[in-house]
Amino acid sequence: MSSPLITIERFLLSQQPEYAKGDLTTLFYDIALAAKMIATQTRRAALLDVLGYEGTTNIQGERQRKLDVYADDIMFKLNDHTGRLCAMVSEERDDWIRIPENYSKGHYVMVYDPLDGSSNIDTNVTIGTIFGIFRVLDDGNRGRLEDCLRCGRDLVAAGYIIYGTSTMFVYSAGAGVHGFTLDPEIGEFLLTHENMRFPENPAYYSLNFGSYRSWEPEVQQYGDWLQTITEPRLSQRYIGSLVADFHRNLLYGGVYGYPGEVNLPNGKIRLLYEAGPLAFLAEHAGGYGSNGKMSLLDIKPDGLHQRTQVFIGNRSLVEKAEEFIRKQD
Ligand code: AFP
Repeated sequence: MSSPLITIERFLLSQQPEYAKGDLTTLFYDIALAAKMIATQTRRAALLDVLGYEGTTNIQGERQRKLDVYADDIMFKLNDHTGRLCAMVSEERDDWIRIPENYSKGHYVMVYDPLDGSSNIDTNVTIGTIFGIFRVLDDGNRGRLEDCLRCGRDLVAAGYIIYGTSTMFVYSAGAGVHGFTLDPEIGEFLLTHENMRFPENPAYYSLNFGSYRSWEPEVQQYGDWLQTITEPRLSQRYIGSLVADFHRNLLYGGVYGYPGEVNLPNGKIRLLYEAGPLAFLAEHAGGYGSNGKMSLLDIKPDGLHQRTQVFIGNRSLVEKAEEFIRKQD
């Protein structure tokens, strides 16, 4: 018998606990709609003249691509007026985002990187959107900085959208990690990957060995170890697009790492809206995310755009990174 066709709407309604069947469920619908719009634009990028740079820079000092700005705008416009959120944080905006006074405010805070891996856009390589959702600390206010500056342990849900050969929506609200593939003909996300778990035996490591000489000696030793272990022997795969590297490792087993470098001591990955949400997903899929010393989920950010060293994927491989790094202390 063939398996049933389950849309993301149907799945969310049947899976979410009663308390979350209102705003959190509908928030996922809004993100799924944003995903469809960004996917449409991504597919037609070269035709619509949205490749290339916008002429502006973001808080990281990175030049913003036209698709970065488009994706950020879509995430914002689909979520500012719904009454489900009381604040947002975007990689593309310096400050946290207030919900305009003329709209009612909700119980949730959404942090997001609208388009990760965007330096890959012009070369047709897979990119992604990452999001995390917190519950507001105090329902009585309209959202404050402290509602945004939270450690990953506080997340109630997280997910990503991957724009690859197909578009997928992967999320967890604490009960398993589930993946849906967009059927572009009917415009629906259909359940294709229920209860995703890192396979016990990993297959890949994903670190940019081009930066090897800039790593700390203990990270170099970890890199050497990854290249030489035989049980199991691992292959290297590095796309340079965090969502894509994480997704492959979730499906086949592996570790993604972005270590600190001589001129970039905390590496490149942002804690609040990249590392935290992916570490949440990793733990709910039987994996682990660490900065080399502690769980990424236990680090409270001091700033919205704080960077952190990252090792994330199969627990055994991430704990090995911690072992090498602790030896130096
Ligand atoms: P961009 O959004 O600037 O492409 O950066 C993507 C990213 O933050 C992450 O997705 C990659 O894993 C990492 O940078 C790649 O950086 P390197 O090119 O330095 O390895």
